[in-house]
Formats: sequence, structure tokens, C-alpha cells
Amino acid sequence: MVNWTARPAPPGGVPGGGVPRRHAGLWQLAVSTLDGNWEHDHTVPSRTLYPHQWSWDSAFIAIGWAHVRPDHAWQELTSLFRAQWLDGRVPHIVFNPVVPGGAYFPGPGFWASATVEGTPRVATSGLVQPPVHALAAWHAYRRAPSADGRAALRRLYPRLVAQQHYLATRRDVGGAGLASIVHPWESGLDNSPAWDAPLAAVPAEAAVLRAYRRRDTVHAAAAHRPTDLDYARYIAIVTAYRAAGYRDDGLADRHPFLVECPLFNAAMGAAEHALAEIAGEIGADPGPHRERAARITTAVVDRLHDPTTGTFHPRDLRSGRLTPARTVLGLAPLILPDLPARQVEAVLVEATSARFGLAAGMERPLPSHDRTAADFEPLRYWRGPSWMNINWLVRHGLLAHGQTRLAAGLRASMIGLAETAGCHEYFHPDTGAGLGSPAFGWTAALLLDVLAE
Ligand code: 2M8
Repeated sequence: MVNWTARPAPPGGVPGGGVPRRHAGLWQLAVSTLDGNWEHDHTVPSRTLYPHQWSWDSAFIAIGWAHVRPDHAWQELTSLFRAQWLDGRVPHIVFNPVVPGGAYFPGPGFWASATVEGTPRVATSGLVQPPVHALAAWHAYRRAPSADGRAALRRLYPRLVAQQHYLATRRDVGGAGLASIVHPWESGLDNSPAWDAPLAAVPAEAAVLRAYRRRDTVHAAAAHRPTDLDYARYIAIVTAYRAAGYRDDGLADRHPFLVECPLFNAAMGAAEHALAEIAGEIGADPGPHRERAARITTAVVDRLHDPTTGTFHPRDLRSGRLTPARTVLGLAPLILPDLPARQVEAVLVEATSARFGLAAGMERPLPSHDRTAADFEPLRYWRGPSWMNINWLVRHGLLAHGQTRLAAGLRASMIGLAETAGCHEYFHPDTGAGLGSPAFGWTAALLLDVLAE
């Protein structure tokens, strides 16, 4: 049984009883950031860079809303799952029809979801993101238990189950019980060095981009974002998937990017644990979820753990090999409460090494990539900077394995980061300077969550 902490939501944006007075300003900043990004039935990650609804952002954001406006938490998840495709996939972007098509690239016209059967009325992308939604729904509920919350869980449950079913069946390209991602965007860690090896095999030239205009570099420094060559490959991979109507049959024979990601699959396993809890709460049978969770954990260990490095690595299905980079993705399986002790130990060795610097007293949170690596880039997006959502996940993994001192160290460093730079999208891993969007949804939401504990 997972020991998630329960805490009733404090009313109307006022810090709860457990939040010390010295954090009242931070709490208000987080609430006003979320309020500023709220958009009728969802929260945009950022008004400038990401003016639509993103899948795993909404999950993290719902956890934050549960502390201050629980109805928003349920609306957030409900609006996202309203855009679920008939095959069960939850699209990684749900486009807001009132936002001009050119505000984000690639926009709704590029994805052309309306031309595909079984898609919702609203325009969406055709990719997915890490399935952290069941976990988020359960966390949100435990923080604000209510009859309305239970009714929302009841409505969400079959959709969450369908999301898992899609991933466990159509995306099990390797046939070993894990889901494959078909694009780096599906990992959520878009330009992580973890994808360098599989991406290098994707034919694309920066010239591909001439037909399009990137919008991200209008709002953020180009040196802090993926490169043009990265984008050319991102576009080439979507184009291949789109040309096949976003179908998943035959992916092994035709698709240029197929990877089993440790974070994505750990999220899929953690989702089954959360679904077991949700099932228990709404009178459904938790048994099948527990069984599936155990199978996923076994497959994550068998397929993605490298006893030589001690950490987890993505498996590239094209080459059959584990990708060599030691990124923060390798620590993510800690969120599996049934991860065997041997792997927990090995991951803790990795996390507490100079590569990531986890400690009971740590100045800055975990970086997204190995600090000692030659390709560590402290300013460039997922190639070094610290991100609140990954730190939040690892912290919960630490708690699930009884590592309370390390979890406390991580929590203090996360709060310190927000004290230094506010609710930025990501942060310089050494100085803590804010990078990317200055008013970012999941940073605000997860800040509320750690402040409330
Ligand atoms: C980033 O990804 C999008 C593409 O999905 C982008 O760069 O335009 C990532 O950080 C991703 O994890 C996140 O969900 C998204 C919105 O915050 O932005």
C-alpha cells in the first residue's frame, strides 16, 4: 500500500495551518501564478510559450489546485480527458480554439487531428506524455477529499483505465510489457541527452525547418531551448507518424524513433498503484491494478536497469541497446513503491553522487542531466537545468522508500529555488536563476504542494 499523505485544502488561497508565515509570500505568488494562467476549464503552462493545455502539465497543476481551489483540480483533469481519443490515448496538447493558430508551433493545423477517425471535436496533437494523471488524481483527492472529488474520481476512473490500456497494448512495441514512446516530446524531457543516440539515426536537416517558423524562440532565449536541428528531427518524426494516421500497428517496421523510457514506464506503473487506490475508494476492484503494477515494475527492472552503471536508461528499440547518457530519467523508477531494494540502493548511489548531488542538506535541486558529463548544459532546457516536476516525482519516490531525510533535503532545496527565482519554468542548476517562462503552471502548483507538507 502506498502511503500518500492526506491533507485537507486550506480555504480560498490562504496558506494552510502547516505553512509557516515566512512562506506566505511564496504561497501567494504561487496562487496568483495559477490564477493568472487559468483559462475557463484548464490552466496554460505559460501564457506566452505554451498557450494551450498540456497533458502532464495539467496533472501536476491539478495537485496544486487541490490545495486552494479543488473544483479547478477536477475541471483541469476533466477537460483534458474530454479530449481523449477513442483508442484511449490522451493527447499531449489540447488546443484552445480561441487562441490564434500561429501562437504556438506546431499548431492545430500541423497536427490535423480532425482528419483522423476517433478523435475529439476539439483539435489536439497525436502524441501522448508520461501518464502521471492517475497519480495526480489520487494526490489531488487526498489533499481535498470531498463528495465532489469522489464523484470526479468515479467519472475519471474508466478514462484513466482506458489511457493505461492504450499504452499497455498498442504501445507495447517491444512486446515485453513496457510502452514505447514514439517521439522525444512524449517523454516530456524533449531535448534530454537521453535522446541523442536514437535521434541521431533520424534523417533530417535543419533546412526542413525553413518551411515553418518556430515560435518558442520569440519568447525564450534560443540558447535555452532545443536547437534547430532538434526541431527538424521533431518535425520529421511527427510527419512520419501523422502520415500513418497516428496508427500504432506496424510501428516497429516503419517508425524512426521508438524508445522505452524509464520515467514514462515508471509513471505507467505508478498509475496502476494509484488506480488501485482510486478503485478502493469508489468501490471498484483494485486487484487487477496491483497485478499490472507488479508486472510493469518487473519489466522496468528487467529491461531498463543497467547493473554496470547502477541506474536506469532508456532502451532504443531501433538498436536494441540502452542509451548511454546518465540523465535524471534514470532516477524516476524510484516512484515505483515496489521497486526491489537492490535497485533502490543503486539509484540512491547514483542520486547522491556528484552527478546529481542529492543530500539531506543540498543547496540546489537535482539537475536534469549528470553534472559531471561533458554534454551537461546548465542553461539549455532539459540538458542540465533543474525542473520542479522531476524533483517532485523523485521526492515522492524517496518518501515511498522511507528516505525521509533525503526527501526533506530535496523539499528544502525546491522551496529555496522558488525563493531565489519565483515560479519560473526551469532554473540554472547552480545559481538557481530562473529560465524560460517566468510564470509557469506546474512550478507554482508543485510549490504549493511542497509548501503545504
Ligand atoms: C515542453 O514541450 C513542448 C512540446 O510538447 C515544447 O517545447 O513546445 C516540455 O517541457 C514538456 O515537458 C511540457 O509539457 C511542455 C509544456 O510545458 O513544454
